Amino acid sequence: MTAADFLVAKAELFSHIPPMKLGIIGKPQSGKTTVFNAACQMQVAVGDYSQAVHRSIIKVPDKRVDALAELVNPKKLTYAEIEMLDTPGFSGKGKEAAGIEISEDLKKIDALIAVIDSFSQDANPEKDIQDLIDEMIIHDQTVVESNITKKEKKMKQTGEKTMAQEIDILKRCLAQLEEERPLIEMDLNDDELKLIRGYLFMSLKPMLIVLNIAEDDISKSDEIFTSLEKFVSDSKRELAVMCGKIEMELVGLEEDEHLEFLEDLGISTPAVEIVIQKAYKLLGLMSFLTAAEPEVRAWTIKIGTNAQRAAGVIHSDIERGFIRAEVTSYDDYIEHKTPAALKAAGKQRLEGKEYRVKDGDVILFRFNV
Ligand SMILES: Nc1nc2c(ncn2[C@@H]2O[C@H](COP(=O)(O)OP(=O)(O)O)[C@@H](O)[C@H]2O)c(=O)[nH]1
Ligand SMILES: [Mg+2]
Repeated sequence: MTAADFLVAKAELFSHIPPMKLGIIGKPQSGKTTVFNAACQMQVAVGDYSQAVHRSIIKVPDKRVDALAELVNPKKLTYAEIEMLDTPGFSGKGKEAAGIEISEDLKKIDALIAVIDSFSQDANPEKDIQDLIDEMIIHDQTVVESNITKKEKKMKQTGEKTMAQEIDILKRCLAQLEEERPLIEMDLNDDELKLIRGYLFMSLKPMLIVLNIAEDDISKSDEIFTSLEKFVSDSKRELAVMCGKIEMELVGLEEDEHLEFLEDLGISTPAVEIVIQKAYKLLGLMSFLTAAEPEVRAWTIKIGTNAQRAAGVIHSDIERGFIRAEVTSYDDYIEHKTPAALKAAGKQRLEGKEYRVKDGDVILFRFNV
């Protein structure tokens, strides 16, 4: 059976794959909801100090999906998706912040988008970035302290040795936080990370810092970027400059018109694309494609995922019954246009379980259930 046949047979099973979640944070009136609107093509009210949580699913723009659909003429076209959350919950008070309540929704996101006011008269981006980081540190410190106490008590009662390692890591985390440094700057290995994953620490999340600039400063975007680049010296943070207000005003325009307006303003990449590109980079993600008759679709996986695990993103049955992957590169597919021509040109490879999938691979999985 091919994955394509399977998709037709079990179409209803495919809605459970959770999309990557991004959460917007920032101090009040920094333009969080404005940037949310710009990135998600939404029109939620701004400027009202609302504490409401907004959600949206973004379809990841991917020209490869469109181009493959031209060739395959599928019944359905499915882009990868990202969930975006606009949340209040940060006070902007930095170290002075007390008793911060961070919602469960926000704790469960994969990466943070910190929107920083770089547009208002008294904007102080450097301080605001540091304040946000400090606020996360204080929050995590409270969690770490109370859990060390709890775990030590429990270990004494039960004599359970397995907790010792977790307590040890928590103590190292505490030392880091007491030095006012975020957990993401620690060198924790995968096993250690697994042990503390359940705590959903905020300062352990990768972060995209969005400098939300004024309309008049668009021409200075590069300079502004450079001036704050020091915040992204490691790979766990990214920086982007955009004018949320202008981009929000373009919501609702047709794509061509939208891009034309941006170009006139000197903006080469729309907010949504910047956010997605940088989030993929932060999280080490990439896409592979399936292009069979019923559906052309992009799937998101971690860089380095092998073919069998990638099959599991489509469905666990395809992973379990994996036989082989028939792989072509996107460029070859576009050049040769049909599976028969690809085969004739020797551009279709048969790969086994351990093959490391590459960005843009077009894959047909063969499997047995
Ligand atoms: N001039 C300018 N104003 C902005 C920009 N982004 C947001 N604002 C204004 O800042 C105010 C607060 O925006 P909002 O998105 O509601 O902030 P939030 O509280 O962080 O969600 C609104 O009046 C926006 O119009 C921007 O890029 N330029
Ligand atoms: Mg808001």
